Amino acid sequence: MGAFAPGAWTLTAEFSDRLLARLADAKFVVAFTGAGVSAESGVPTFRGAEGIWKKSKPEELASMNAFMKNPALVWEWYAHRKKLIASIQPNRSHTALVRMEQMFQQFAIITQNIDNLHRRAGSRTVYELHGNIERNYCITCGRPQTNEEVLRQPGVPRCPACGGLVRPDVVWFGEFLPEDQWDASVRAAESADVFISIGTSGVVYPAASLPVMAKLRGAFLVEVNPEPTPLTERADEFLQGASGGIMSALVARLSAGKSGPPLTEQSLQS
Ligand code: BV8
Ligand code: ZN
Repeated sequence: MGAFAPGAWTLTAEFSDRLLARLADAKFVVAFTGAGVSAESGVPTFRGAEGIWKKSKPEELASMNAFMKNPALVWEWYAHRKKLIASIQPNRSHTALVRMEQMFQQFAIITQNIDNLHRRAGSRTVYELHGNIERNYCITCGRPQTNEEVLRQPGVPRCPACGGLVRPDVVWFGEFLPEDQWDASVRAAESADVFISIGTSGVVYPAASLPVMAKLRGAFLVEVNPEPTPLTERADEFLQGASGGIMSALVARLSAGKSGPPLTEQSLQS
């Protein structure tokens, strides 16, 4: 459970025998991701200083109250994030999780991220707890709208069918999570053999209750984060560092264990 300098995570990284043994026996592995996983792609995290927009905390902007009070400000923030996310690429954390999906009988990603980077990287089983920034809909008639349609409209986009206000299809504070995504996530957490919480501060609920749910159901709980979080004391293994290097090294180690060709530093970088 050591702290490693960035980049120190290599094939020989110190993954405990317990972790490797649990992964070797695992039928169902679940990854639970937050903003930290997309940080290495250039997406600002929430709690970092760069999360603030025009002096407003994300919690203040990501709410129906804020939208009703000042839809232009809220749209400015989402338009900025849509353009930023469209301009960046998934990183090694995302690709490592795509590889892990091929390694285990059952694998699922539960994400709080709305950036769609897991899917863009090629992951198939992805539960989006807080929505997806690439979708939008009219708050009056529900008509969906693509990012192209909303971003070509100046100012606050309107619904071409009824003239209603259009909002991003994300979950705002005080709003319930999409039932199908939540139910699937609870089922996954309750039946995971290994549950890996990656790049999340674990303060937003009900999402943050999932790692604890998994642990209580007997999963081996792993946390990957440069900083300890409220979850760290419950984790069976705390891998302290940036997720890109750690997840790539873990996949390399697992592939080396399995029949696959031994991986080199090069393939770690790819
Ligand atoms: C609800 C979409 C029912 C929008 C988001 C119980 C207790 C207390 C409060 C509540 C509670 N239940 C409900 C609440 C209220 C609220 C809540 O949890 N508030 C918090 C702030 C206390 N929850 C809700 O409102 C939820 N709805 O409960 O509905 C209800 C209904 C009516 C009335 C009452 C209840 C809805 C929550 C969803 C909100 N929407 N996003 C948008 O994005 O615009 S939440 C948003 O913030 C993200 O999706 C994510 O969930 C969260 C940010 O957290 P993280 O992803 O963890 O990011 P963060 O920046 O915090 O941390 C990054 C981490 O990465 C750090 O630890 C850092 O060290 C690490 N890191 C950095 N670099 C790296 C790294 N890790 C690895 N590698 C690196 N390179
Ligand atoms: Zn409409």
